[in-house]
Amino acid sequence: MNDAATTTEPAQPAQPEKIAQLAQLLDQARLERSELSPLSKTHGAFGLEEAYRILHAGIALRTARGERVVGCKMGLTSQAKREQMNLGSPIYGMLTDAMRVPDGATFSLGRSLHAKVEPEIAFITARELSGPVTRAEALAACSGVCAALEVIDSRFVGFKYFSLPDVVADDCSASHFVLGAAPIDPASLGQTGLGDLPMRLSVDGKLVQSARSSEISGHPVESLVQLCAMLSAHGHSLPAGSIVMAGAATVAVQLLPGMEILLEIDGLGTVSLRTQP
Ligand code: OOG
Ligand code: MG
Repeated sequence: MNDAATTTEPAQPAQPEKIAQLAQLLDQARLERSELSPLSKTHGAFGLEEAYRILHAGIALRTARGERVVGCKMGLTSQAKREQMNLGSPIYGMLTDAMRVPDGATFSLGRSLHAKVEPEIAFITARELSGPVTRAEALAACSGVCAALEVIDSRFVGFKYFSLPDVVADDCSASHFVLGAAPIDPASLGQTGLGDLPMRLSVDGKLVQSARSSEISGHPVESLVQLCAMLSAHGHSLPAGSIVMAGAATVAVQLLPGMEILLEIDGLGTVSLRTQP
């Protein structure tokens, strides 16, 4: 782009109609359980900035139907996930109350397209976090931390998308999440803290994935730091009482009917989910 052009031409068009249209398309696909081709293929490439606006427009459609935002999820915070999805950098999505599933519940795959489960750690904040924060500030603002499972699903055909903006627009594949029953105070975790805890994901009693919590951006609290930086760049803050999923420590595992999923994190406890047979 040449400088003369940038001074005389208006800034890049905001395209509010396109944002609303793509948010509607994704929302409808979610409600109807239908698959879409990646939006960047069918509607032209768009950037991350637009993708986050589509995401927030989609969340506004959900809150207009009575859902309540309860927090955020970070995605692609581990190398394993970035390689699995062939995408390069951490992203965030939003969580609503309708996505929460109780610990140990039976989950029906009937409303999913191609759901997968991920071993995660979740934070619960006690104070608002606004603007960029340090790890210490982020941790000090948390009242609880627990083992968590995320069920991800994609509105895109075959759980494949073309670009990072595609997946961000689709609320970073958010579908459902489960928090361990007894969050603990992060201050009680001692010197090593959350930084190097062994995490084991098993299906039907067999270990399928294991990792240390350091796989999540070097330290899970780094996810919270990155989230606050991204939220503030988009003009948002993280309210007190938010749930924040730090992102998967390992690749995601495909969910099939009749599975018993258990995540154990040394020092943080367990969380489980069954899929309906
Ligand atoms: C994107 C969401 C990734 C995580 O924990 O890394 C995610 C995807 O895999 O479709 O939730
Ligand atoms: Mg996840």
